[in-house]
Amino acid sequence: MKIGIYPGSFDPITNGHLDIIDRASRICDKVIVGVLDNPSKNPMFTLEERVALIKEVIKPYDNVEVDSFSGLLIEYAGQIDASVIIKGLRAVSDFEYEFQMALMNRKLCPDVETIFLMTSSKFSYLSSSLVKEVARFGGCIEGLVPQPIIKAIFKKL
Ligand code: COD
Repeated sequence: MKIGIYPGSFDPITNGHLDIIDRASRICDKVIVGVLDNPSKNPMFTLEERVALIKEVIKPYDNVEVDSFSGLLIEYAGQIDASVIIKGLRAVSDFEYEFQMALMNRKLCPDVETIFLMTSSKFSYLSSSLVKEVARFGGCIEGLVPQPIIKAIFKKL
């Protein structure tokens, strides 16, 4: 069974993330969305809230699960038997850092391969931070994040 780990902060999950999950679910037998527990980033949503929101929006997928992790991604990948790390690429600016992380992860564990899925052009400008900023200033975030996330963001604000 090919298990893929899709790691991230997901603060909160956006339609760009969901698009990557959708495509990864067709490549891997099982996809685990791994939410990084990184309180130093001062997230809008707690780890538990981010996990709960993702659980809500991945309901349509039989082979997608959500979990959280802390520490090194590559160690977590080993714990869940993942052979593939899935990353999304939006722009050239993502590439340099992602490339560096992929090479470091390969150095730490050559058995785990990183695969990059290109963003859909309609989501290429989308990030969790921009969505939060637009919402904070009263802008419309319809179509950028799933409905339950819109509600959760405005509840927070
Ligand atoms: N379209 C396509 N892909 C997207 C979009 C979009 N609109 N938005 C985001 N993505 C992709 C990102 O490129 C990323 O691959 C993923 O979705 C998650 O994005 P974020 O922003 O929620 O999460 P990040 O980038 O903060 O996550 C960073 C990690 C948690 C993956 C990284 O910090 C990590 O692996 N940390 C664990 C510690 C570790 O192992 N460090 C050593 C690394 S070598």
